[in-house]
Amino acid sequence: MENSNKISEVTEAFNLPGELKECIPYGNGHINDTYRLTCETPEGIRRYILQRMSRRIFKNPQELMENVSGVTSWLRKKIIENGGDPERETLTLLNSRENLPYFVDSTGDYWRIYLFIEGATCYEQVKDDNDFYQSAVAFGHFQRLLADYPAETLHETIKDFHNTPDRLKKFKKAVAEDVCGRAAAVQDEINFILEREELTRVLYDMQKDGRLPLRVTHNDTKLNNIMIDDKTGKAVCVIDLDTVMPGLAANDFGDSIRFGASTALEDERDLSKVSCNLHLFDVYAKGFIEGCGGALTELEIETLPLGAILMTFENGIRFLTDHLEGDHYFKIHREGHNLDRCRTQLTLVKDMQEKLPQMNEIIKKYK
Ligand code: ADP
Ligand code: GN1
Ligand code: MG
Repeated sequence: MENSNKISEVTEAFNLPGELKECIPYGNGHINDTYRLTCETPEGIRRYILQRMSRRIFKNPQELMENVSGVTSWLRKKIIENGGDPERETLTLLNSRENLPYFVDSTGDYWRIYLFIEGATCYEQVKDDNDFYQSAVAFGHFQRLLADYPAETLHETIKDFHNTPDRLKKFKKAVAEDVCGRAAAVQDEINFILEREELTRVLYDMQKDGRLPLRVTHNDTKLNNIMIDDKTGKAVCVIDLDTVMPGLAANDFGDSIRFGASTALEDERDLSKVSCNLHLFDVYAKGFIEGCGGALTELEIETLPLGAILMTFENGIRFLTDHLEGDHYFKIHREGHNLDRCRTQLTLVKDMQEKLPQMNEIIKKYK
């Protein structure tokens, strides 16, 4: 737990109501340090999400916050126009006493506070088809709401985030340097990746030669980055907006599939439990294409299954790179955690490659 002086320094920098009663670590994100704050006020309990943005990962937190402020204000306006509730349907940032949407503490760390979205849950695994369908509609709709966002004003918060050929290059460097002496023990995984090298270029090349358009995408569309209403089962809010940048629709689709259509958790150790559930693939495809509201081109729709394979492969490459480099990127909670995550992803890639013809058939229904 964070030292309480630091938490006080941060919370005092914001205009929180009433008395701060509790601050506890919260959620299962791999990147930021997240806490839930509880304040007691004369009107009742008010809760907030406090986050320290990762300094190692976000090299320019000010630019990151410009993106998040820009996107949330934009969504807020659209939600109001559509008669929705902006405090539940998008993230709401609190301003600091210096009137900024973040605070820099005395050690240089960047912090932000969001309103806590009450009565909704982030799931680690699909519990029923409808939740997954609703999350698909919401991620598709998110892309649609941002279709006319001025993309040129968005900063690239993480360079080459979904540049898969570049991810492969960094992976090869990590294998060659082998700073932790872990490469020999993971030769099978290394070979699996190298045998599929050409896969990394497929969508990248299609975008470069103009066949696939860049859109304003979320880029981190896993199920625990969406909040599902506890009562209605509808997706209320897309969260984790740190990587909203121009990207490919297939990547947003694919990242949801790799996480949500898997029959096991991302870090499952028993690989016999890991496969891609084609029924869930179908459910998500229907919802996502509907949510995009007819905006996707035919080729974009055709490439959705490839996006699923690619995002899974990319995450496998990233997890193994981090394992080889000494686990400095993704948070780990046990030894070999990134290797376990890599193994589930590679198992899924193999399974998805075998199921590609069926995935293509499913997609055809929604073209
Ligand atoms: P990370 O980048 O580390 O994944 P997230 O922004 O996704 O960080 O937040 C981590 C977790 O915190 C989420 O999965 C969710 O459970 C919870 N969370 C984040 N924002 C909110 C919010 N506004 N209301 C309620 N829970 C939230
Ligand atoms: C990270 O931030 P979080 O936990 O929602 C990562 C994603 C990975 C994912 C793997 C900024 O997502 O790219 O796909 O872990 N986010 C960042 O679970 O790197
Ligand atoms: Mg997250």
